[in-house]
Amino acid sequence: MNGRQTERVMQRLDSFRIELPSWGFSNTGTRFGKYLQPAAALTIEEKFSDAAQVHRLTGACPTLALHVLWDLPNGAADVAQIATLAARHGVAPGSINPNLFEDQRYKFGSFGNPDASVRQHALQHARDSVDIARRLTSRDVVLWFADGSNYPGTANIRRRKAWFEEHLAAVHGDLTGDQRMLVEYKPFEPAFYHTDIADWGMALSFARAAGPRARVLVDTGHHYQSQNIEQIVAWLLAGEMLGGFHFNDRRYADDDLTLGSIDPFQVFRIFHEILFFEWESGTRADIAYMIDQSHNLKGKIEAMIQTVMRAQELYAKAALVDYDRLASAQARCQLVEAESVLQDAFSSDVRPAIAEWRRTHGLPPDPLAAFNESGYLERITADRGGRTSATSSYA
Ligand code: RM4
Ligand code: MN
Ligand code: MN
Repeated sequence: MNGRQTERVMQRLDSFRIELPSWGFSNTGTRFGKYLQPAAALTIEEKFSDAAQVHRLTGACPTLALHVLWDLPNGAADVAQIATLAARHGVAPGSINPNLFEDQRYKFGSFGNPDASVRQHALQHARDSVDIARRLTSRDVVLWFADGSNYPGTANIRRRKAWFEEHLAAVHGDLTGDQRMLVEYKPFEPAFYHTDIADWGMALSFARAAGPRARVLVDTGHHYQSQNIEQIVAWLLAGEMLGGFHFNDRRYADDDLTLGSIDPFQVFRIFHEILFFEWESGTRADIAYMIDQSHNLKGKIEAMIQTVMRAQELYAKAALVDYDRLASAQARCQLVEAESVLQDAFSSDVRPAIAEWRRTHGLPPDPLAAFNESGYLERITADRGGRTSATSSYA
């Protein structure tokens, strides 16, 4: 890489931020059970503390996504404590995630439930979440629904769609200032026949109907095998409807594996579509990059640091695409040349440029090694080991 390319990578990294999920630091599992980790965070204070470690070493994670049920069990009454913790640990509250799937009453859905009183309860929780976000000056409220059905004929799909439209618009009506509502989709699981917001088209349709502050959230694990996610990204960018990402990798379904561990080229292609859009439009895409991963076997903090490093590396590679050459090759239908422009960028070793970026920002050249040497893990293992969680998160 030449000096100009190094400069380009460093500039891009300056503005690349990625949000950590609070639930990624606590004990989670699979539907078969949980293997508990002695260092897992049990309290919201511990989640902030762990997130602060990741931010201290990577310099890229100034915000922490919160799940209302798990992190603010008393709702707005917990806001003051969250604000104190955020200030103490130097990590701000990030996206606010209502929880519309764990309560027993949501067995047959939340916004799509045939029982009006359950829909009302879900709506109130979503509105309370907007209020919490406002009090914490969090911009994004992320809505993910487990709603769906398991068997053909058991749910009125059109009626549920209408209820979703009505309730999403009601939540949207509460947004103030620069707040946004991000609508997440997922093709299956926990429901196995139909999901009420199954794909990006449905999320887009709901977001458009809800109002101007609604956008689509792309969780990379929430697609069918071999789906062209970067095309979805390009379409959403073109329509100014891409709100953010939940990053993770997958081998089979919503596996929540470490970003780029299975298919780093796909992550690169997603970043490329975004940066190519920015180059072509001369604008900056307003995208919330967030991690949605729960590690059951890997150490949680270690896995988060690994994820952030991988995201920075793939973003840096995408920043190296020669857009003038690419645009020209595309216009002339020079297929091999156009393809090579992408492949050259993907094959570049950006690690020295990233190390240089870290050096100039007073960060350790190898955040993972620095974490292992810091003694933090040993300390929290000793402090937290032996305790069990009072509250449980999903799975
Ligand atoms: C879901 C979805 C949501 C996340 C929960 C914990 O599969 O990805 O975004 O909040 O998991
Ligand atoms: Mn997600
Ligand atoms: Mn998911």
